[in-house]
Amino acid sequence: MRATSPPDEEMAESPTAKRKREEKDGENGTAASQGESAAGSFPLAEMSVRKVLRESARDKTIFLHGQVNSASGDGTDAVVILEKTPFQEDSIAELLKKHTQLQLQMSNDIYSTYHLYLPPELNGIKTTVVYPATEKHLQKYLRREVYLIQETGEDYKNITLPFIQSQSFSIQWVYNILEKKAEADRIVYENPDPADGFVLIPDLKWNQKQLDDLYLIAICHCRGIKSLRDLTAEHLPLLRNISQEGKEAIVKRFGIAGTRLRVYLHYQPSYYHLHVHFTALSYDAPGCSVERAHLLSDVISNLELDSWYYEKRPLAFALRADEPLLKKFQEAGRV
Ligand code: M7G
Repeated sequence: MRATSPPDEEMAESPTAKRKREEKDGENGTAASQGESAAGSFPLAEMSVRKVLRESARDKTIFLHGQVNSASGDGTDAVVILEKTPFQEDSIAELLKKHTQLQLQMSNDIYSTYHLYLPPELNGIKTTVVYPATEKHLQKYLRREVYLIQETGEDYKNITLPFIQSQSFSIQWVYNILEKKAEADRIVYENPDPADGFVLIPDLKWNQKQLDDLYLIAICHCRGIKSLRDLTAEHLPLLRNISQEGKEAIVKRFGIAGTRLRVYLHYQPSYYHLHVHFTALSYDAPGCSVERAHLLSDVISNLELDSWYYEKRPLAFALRADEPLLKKFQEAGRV
């Protein structure tokens, strides 16, 4: 068992210290991480918006289907997600001091509202880019009606498994992480055991600038465990390692104890290589609803009781109206 680089002193780096270091790195022209340098090369200004796939006033996010013209004039599809990030407590004083304008909107007795304008470095928007994006990416982010499915063990074997096997949603990004070909500098912890080991890394959805929306994923080294359905008592050592060592690494690096984390698996996942989500308990993360999230502690307890629990039991999940898997369930007369 080992913690990967960065070394321990750097492991204990707070988000504030990290932000300051990254700002400094930026000034010196050093890329803060592979992910950020790659996104930096995306030609955002040249992208035309084809469609708003989804937007949420509550989450302050917008999902765009964009197109970037190539030299030959063909448009290449992209998904761009813009998200206003939570406030960082430690930068509030700076924000109040450095604001460029406070414009009065209305005033009534002791009540007033304003528009506060900030300098660019305090007004960043988290931007996630999928480029080039496939049709499946575009569909994934498009808002549609959803239906709840009750999948029995038999349904899994007869409908879902053949469907998953016929699909080719690439998990190359997972192998890139495991083989240190991408995001190697972002790894928070690794247990390198090929059977019971995993890599713990910040999720694509988390910019690491504040802890309120902390989000990491543990990706197991072992290949071929597609999802919760494949888990048996044989995988208990792996699952216990992820639970225990994942929490230890998070408290060491970010100071958040295991009792303040929601640790769970998705069923269905988007990517069929076993991974576990670690999010801040107070954060209402996308996909943590009861019809999708299965607490890792429950999964471990269920497998301790019965090795074949997840092979046998019906599992509920939601499918969007346009999803081909819903069509397969409809054709089989199961919806
Ligand atoms: P999932 O349960 O398969 O599906 O989780 P979901 O995306 O519908 O939640 C996969 C998780 O991996 C998600 O939380 C993604 O945000 C995250 N993720 C996806 N990609 C492509 C990457 C990536 O390239 N790097 C990292 N670090 N995380 C990713």
